[in-house]
Amino acid sequence: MSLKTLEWIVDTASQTCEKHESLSNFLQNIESLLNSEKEKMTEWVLEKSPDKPFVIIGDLHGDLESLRKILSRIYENSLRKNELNIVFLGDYVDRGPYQVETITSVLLLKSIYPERITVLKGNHEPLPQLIPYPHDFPDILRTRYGYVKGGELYDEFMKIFQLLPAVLHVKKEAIMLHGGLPTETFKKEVTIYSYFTGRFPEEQRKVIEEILWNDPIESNMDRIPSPRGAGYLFGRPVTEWVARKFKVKAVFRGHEPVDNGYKLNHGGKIVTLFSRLGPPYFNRKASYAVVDFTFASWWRRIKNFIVSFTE
Ligand SMILES: [Mn+2]
Repeated sequence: MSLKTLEWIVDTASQTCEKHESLSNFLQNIESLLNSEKEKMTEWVLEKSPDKPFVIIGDLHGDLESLRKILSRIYENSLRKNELNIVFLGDYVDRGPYQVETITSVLLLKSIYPERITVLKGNHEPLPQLIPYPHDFPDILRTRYGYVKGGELYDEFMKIFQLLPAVLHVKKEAIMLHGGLPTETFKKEVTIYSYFTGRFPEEQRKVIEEILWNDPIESNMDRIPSPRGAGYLFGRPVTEWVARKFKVKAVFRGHEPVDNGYKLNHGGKIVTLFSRLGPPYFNRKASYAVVDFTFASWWRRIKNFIVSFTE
């Protein structure tokens, strides 16, 4: 029995990116896969069983080498035998010379093991009405594949981004999302679905923005305006309410650069993972998590489930 790791995904994805035609064909297949998975979601909320361990990977922002490193530590057998889940917390593109390869690697993995892989939406896989800055992904595509073909590829990526789930709910254990917990529906909603989706268009628009853009703050205020210019900083009362109301132990999120690779907020209930190295952040460490939710009181030992690397 061979113990092959997932590292080959990066090389195959890189080959796919070499020609416009192969990338374009690949993206069309991914689009139809994600379209067929839409029925599993309530709006952008997906649910998964906690019975198999989860590898949770934070922001990559074009850092193909960090992705390669993480994948080189995961055995393909564990996915093939349905013994492991992998969740990506968003922000694959913008910054870094290998952003096309990075998002393509993540999507290639998704296409091979659709049941085992969750590719969450980050604020850099943007809503058309809320483009982050910098957003150099479309320029990278146009420079590399030509103005017209690169523009077509960007349109195709944008279609795919709008099909990605924004929230993964691991029942009675955890929530995974890119930015943070929404405050707009805080204390208003009775189900986890209405809390994370809102009920009418104006509320929905605000909630998805918060999921993708919010950051935690050590405050007893519910929320304060965010320096990012979108979303809010959400305080401890929001986290406490969500944990109690929806019976979850922790929220895993990315979005914020962390020098140490990870950080804990709100008494350990908010876990930030940052999984890339290099400019423009120059964080000392990158981190991801491998969490077994069947482990008794896992949330009390959260640091034991976090893996960090420095190069
Ligand atoms: Mn982000």
